[in-house]
Amino acid sequence: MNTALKIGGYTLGLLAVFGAAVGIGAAVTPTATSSAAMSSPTPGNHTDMSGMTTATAAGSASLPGGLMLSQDGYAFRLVDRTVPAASQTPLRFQILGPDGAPVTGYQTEHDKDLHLIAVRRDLSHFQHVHPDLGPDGTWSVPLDLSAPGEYRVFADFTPTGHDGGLVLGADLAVPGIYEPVALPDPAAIAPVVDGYEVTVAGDLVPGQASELTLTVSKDGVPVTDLQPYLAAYGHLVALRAGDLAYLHVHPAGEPGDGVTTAGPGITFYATAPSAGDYRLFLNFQHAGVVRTAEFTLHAGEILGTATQTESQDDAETGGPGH
Ligand SMILES: [Cu+2]
Repeated sequence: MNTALKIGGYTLGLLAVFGAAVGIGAAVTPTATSSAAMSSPTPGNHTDMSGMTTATAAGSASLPGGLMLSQDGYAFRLVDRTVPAASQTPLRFQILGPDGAPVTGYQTEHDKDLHLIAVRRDLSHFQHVHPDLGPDGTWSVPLDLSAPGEYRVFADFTPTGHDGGLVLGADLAVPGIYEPVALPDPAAIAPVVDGYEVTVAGDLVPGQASELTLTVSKDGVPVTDLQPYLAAYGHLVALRAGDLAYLHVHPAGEPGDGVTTAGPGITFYATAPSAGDYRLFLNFQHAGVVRTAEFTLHAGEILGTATQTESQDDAETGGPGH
């Protein structure tokens, strides 16, 4: 009970910090907090692990991930925060634990000890890779950073002994001429290279876990022999446009459970923390190749004064304004 009260206080504090940008989140916070409490019944156990408060530990489950560089005493440290533009730029980083030392013990989630997501701030150039861990706790992986710009990198991992996963985010600068691209409009069909196409059924609903079914076809024929990738038939990452909040997404079922089919539909549950635009990235494997489908979804009402007529205005002025 005491823990729940602290969670609430912490959440309100954060809302105050972030201000109006997440004001609409106030309506959904109780839902998010109660579901977090159900999935993680003993968040208070972390109080003695570090100087961080119980509320901070609980916050990892009740707030969108990826917005913070440090959480629950764990910190995401890039060796270099500026790296040169190149198609094979090595990224090196450490996860520092509550004791300040690089973490070397991780729990495997979705077949890997750590998932690294990199995306340019305009939500283009998405990459989902799996770095190698050195004995000193330094992770390394090559990234394709041939397009200059401001990137956001996310480390998605579960330290050994930590109750639940963490998603920490860091900024990475790639100097050069940055030509941001506009967020593509919401669409139910995402084209993929090599004749593949992914269609999206379902809606993102602010504050609720929403069912999304992504259906894969190749040359117009439904694909029914998807291959397991990361212990699922698909891996979905969803990011909020504007601040790149990283959503929690859970696949429905897994290969070999006797229920889940190898396509053409892959079902996920995703919770959008607020109204707004989201960019979704689906990795799926077929014929031995992992491919990515990218698409935009809109959750709820547009923040601010948007109306039906304004979206028409957007269409009229949607091109480059300058
Ligand atoms: Cu991964």
